[in-house]
Amino acid sequence: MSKISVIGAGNVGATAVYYIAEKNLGDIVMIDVVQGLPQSKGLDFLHAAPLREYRVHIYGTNGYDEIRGSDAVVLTAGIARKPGMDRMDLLRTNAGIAREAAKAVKEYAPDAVIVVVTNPLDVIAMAVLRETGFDPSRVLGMAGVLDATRYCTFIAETLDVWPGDVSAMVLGGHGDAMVPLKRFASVGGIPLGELLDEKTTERLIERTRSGGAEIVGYLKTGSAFYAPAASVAAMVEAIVKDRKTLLPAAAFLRGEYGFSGIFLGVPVILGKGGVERILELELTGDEREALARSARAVRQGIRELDSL
Ligand code: TXD
Repeated sequence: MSKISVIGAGNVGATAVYYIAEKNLGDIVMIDVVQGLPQSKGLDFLHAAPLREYRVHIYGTNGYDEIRGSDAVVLTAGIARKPGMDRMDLLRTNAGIAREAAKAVKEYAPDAVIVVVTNPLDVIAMAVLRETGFDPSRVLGMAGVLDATRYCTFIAETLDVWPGDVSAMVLGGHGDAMVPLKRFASVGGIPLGELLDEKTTERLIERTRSGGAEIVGYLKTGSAFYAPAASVAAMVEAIVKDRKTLLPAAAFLRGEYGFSGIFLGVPVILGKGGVERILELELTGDEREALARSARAVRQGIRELDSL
């Protein structure tokens, strides 16, 4: 049985535990600083097991030592983005939390693959990579799966087709810096360009780009968590089942797409070893330019991280 630890038992963390349990992916440990919170949620999940037919153990604790021997660790601990707050505003607090968590992973789960969710994603992933000293293949960030699933949802709604038949690839940073690849969205293998006109596609891309902000606008005091948690569960499944799934993730680049030393959303093959391969696609001039903009934003974040 695999072991999965989820650090941060808030909205994304707890919902991820829910999806991971429902898929019977492995025993789960939830960690949070708030006394009693992970314990209560862990027990509550466990009570639902007979009805929801999972046979995994779920345990909530405040102690990092419980992550011992984890195969996958999901980092969601941090503060969420508030309306009007830029992702970079979160950096100071969340980098501190991420370093503390990374130190614990290094000590107790030195073979784990770490999926970083905490924002600002690409920069927090860098802080985690530095703190753990892990091979970069074992540290990655969740953002592209979320952007892609939002894009697929909007496409499915517009065309009135089964959402699972839609597939899409996005590159770059999260949200504003997302680079959707129009050429690589398809429905049942048919390229999107055959099914939707350019103007409609642009509209869906725009809605995807601001998908997170749209939800923050409604929620006011927090950010999206169901689709982010589902994205986390998909990544955890790829890792613990060694599925070799092709999906977009923030991976550490060493020359791919012309960038080095930063995390950026790219297509990867995800398996037991983490990022087992990065796929390099031939990009158009516009796509390359958009990716470069995204990379500049990440570099700026890393400069801020360095200045903390
Ligand atoms: O696409 C993406 N990557 C994202 C990222 C999509 C959605 C949310 N995104 C980010 O994830 C968001 O901006 C936040 O940085 C994290 C977590 O979002 P969530 O909505 O789950 O926030 P919550 O509900 O506030 O939960 C955070 C929990 C909360 O229970 C805190 O008590 C806990 O983190 N926390 C800690 N746990 C362990 N250790 C420490 N130090 C700690 N500090 C806070």
